[in-house]
Amino acid sequence: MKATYSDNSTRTITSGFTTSGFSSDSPGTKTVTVNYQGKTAKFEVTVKAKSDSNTPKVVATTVNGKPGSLVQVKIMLEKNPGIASLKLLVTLDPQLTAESVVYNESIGGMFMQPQTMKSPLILNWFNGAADLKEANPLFATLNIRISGSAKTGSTLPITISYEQNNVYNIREEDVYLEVVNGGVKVAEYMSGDMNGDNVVDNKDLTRLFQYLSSYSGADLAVSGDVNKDGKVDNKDLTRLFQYLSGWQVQIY
Ligand SMILES: [Ca+2]
Ligand SMILES: [Ca+2]
Repeated sequence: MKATYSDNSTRTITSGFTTSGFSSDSPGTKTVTVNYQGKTAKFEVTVKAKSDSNTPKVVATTVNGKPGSLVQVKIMLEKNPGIASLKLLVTLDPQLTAESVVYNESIGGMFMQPQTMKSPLILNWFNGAADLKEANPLFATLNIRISGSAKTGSTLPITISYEQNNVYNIREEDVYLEVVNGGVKVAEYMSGDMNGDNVVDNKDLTRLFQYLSSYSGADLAVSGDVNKDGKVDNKDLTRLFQYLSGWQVQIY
């Protein structure tokens, strides 16, 4: 600790002071008060939760896309212990432009569309009556356009932040969420884009289903092996269907 005296001299003190207010029992912002010879000073520290598979998380997915294409990045809530409010700021790489935000309205409550699609996007949700405890972890889907001049091989980051006072449960107790940031990997091809129209959607499911059923003319624009097990079969259909339904699965 550095003490400044009335004559403006300073001295480093290593003992003789007391501290209070710090506890690492629970995550959050803690104000630490230091007492030394009748003088007090305060500072804030952030205690982070120990991370494991049961830690509540807000996750932005990482997806592949070609320069100029439209990709879907999902914002997921994992191990949600019950929240009644969630306000997120989503910052996009300058090479990414949001075109729309689609909330998962099945979770109920009030959603606010961002007034502007400029980064950072503000995603704001609350429910004044009950905690959200959904089995489906999907919170929102962001439709994002990759710049035509984006370099293949690069990863364009999508980062999430929030203010702790805006994430709480129905008892107005703050709920800590670990943030897992996402991004867009710029690739020569777009995983899952079976019909080659630069979007991954149910049409690609239709195309893959037709291909697997040997319909004539049902060619695949990219590899149908979305689960990367070396074969193109109904398992890939299952994987693509799960992916399009907001499950936390990867397609290749
Ligand atoms: Ca497609
Ligand atoms: Ca496969």
